[in-house]
Amino acid sequence: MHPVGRSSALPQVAPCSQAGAQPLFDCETGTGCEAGTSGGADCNVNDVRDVCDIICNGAPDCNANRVPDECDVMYATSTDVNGNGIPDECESVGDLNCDGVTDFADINPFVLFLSNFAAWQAEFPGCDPANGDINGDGTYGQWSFDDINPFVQLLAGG
Ligand SMILES: [Ca+2]
Ligand SMILES: [Ca+2]
Ligand SMILES: [Ca+2]
Ligand SMILES: [Ca+2]
Repeated sequence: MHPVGRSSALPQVAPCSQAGAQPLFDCETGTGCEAGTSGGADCNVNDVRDVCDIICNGAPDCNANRVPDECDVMYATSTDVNGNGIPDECESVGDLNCDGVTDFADINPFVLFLSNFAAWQAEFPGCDPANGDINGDGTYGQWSFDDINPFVQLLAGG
């Protein structure tokens, strides 16, 4: 065995994509924004690094995860049950008690919303009924059963 020392040390190879690492770029010149620069991800394959899509080109990133929202939807890291291209966590879709979140506490209000719309309105005055248009087809409320499955999907995946 030869002694362990500097001579036997392997060169350090930087991982091509390191969590948290955001190499520098320049929005004005585009320097550092090319896809593949320092391993920067380009999830929408437009040859521009995602971080530049967002910071330089104004690509929506409503959930502030540094991933363009179109990729959140495309790769299903976010649900988009109403199919409008906006991650559902950024919207009030499914928030039928208007407490700001969509969760299991919305189940009973949703059932009321479907079965007795007037009673739902009376119980949650000012709550936007469009929140209950879960599938984004423009109809909601009384007997709009097409919203049930996407509501379940929303609770399961969101
Ligand atoms: Ca891109
Ligand atoms: Ca995002
Ligand atoms: Ca959506
Ligand atoms: Ca809610």
